[in-house]
Amino acid sequence: MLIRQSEEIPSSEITPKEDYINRRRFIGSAGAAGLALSAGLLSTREAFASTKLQTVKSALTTTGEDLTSYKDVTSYNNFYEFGTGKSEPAIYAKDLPTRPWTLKIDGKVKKPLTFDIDTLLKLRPLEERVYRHRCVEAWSMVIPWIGYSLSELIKLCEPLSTAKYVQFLSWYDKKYMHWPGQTSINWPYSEGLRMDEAMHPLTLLTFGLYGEVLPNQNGAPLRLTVPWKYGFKSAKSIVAIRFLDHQPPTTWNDLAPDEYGFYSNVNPNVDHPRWTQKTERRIGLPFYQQKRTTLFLNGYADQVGSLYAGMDLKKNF
Ligand SMILES: Nc1nc2c(c(=O)[nH]1)N[C@H]1C(S)=C(S)[C@@H](COP(=O)(O)O)O[C@H]1N2
Ligand SMILES: [Mo]
Repeated sequence: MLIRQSEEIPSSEITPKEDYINRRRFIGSAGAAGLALSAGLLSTREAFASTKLQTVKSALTTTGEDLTSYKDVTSYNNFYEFGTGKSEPAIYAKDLPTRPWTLKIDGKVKKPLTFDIDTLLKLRPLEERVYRHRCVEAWSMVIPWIGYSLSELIKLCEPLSTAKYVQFLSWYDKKYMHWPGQTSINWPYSEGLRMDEAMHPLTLLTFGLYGEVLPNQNGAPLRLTVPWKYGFKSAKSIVAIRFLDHQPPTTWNDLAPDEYGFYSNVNPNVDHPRWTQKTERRIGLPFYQQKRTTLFLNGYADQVGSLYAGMDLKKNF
């Protein structure tokens, strides 16, 4: 259901939880969750957390590397809204209210649109894509994400020729923050991509991982995954997408422009001012097996290298 931006969302558009569980897209353990739900035993949030997503195979998956365990993927996180420690988001993001959830798309587009999350989930077949995931802090994982290309959504909005950049804004509510005022971050979390980066098929609008809807700490109910860039470009728990004629301000770049560039392409040849980017640490392996060589554009150079032809990547880091 597409809803015009100016309209309020009628309450009839908010999916009752029973309908959600009964949808054909949802399979497997959803049956058990549905029973528990009708018996009133589970809260909505718990039911979503155990909801499986049906996926189709993707041509854009990275194969050949061992997956990082579900436990590591969901307990070693960066999500500063819920604490600055790696183990804090898994604890404090529990109350993130993921339903109802609305994504608002506006700015330089012919069709500004507002979507309910469950409409967005059904818009295109969900693909499972295994991507390498590389944090600017020089650790990495391999994660089976679920979603579809952001370009599919962008096309529906018909961006104007003046749309040169896309901004992503995360959900933010001070009363849910673990330590309000703990960081000098100017909330909400903001990130951005150049239009051609946003339109690249690898850029994934992400709804799940490991066959299930996203756990809250990984950015439920929807986030971005941009596999050739440092992890901070992949905004979590997105509520707004804006098309702009100028480069948007972005959270980490605002905080420390010398350390976190707008582009933030994974690049072993451009060190962070405080550490090397030549190597990285693969989370979940025995200590002596963790160290590996960082790949240019995180190993996606064949697919995305042409986006940066002729650009000085030391300057545009
Ligand atoms: N809203 C929001 N999005 C965010 C962050 C954050 O703090 N807040 N951290 C970023 C960083 S630094 C990384 S490495 C990834 C981490 O994603 P993961 O916890 O699913 O591995 O999310 C990114 N998206
Ligand atoms: Mo990161």
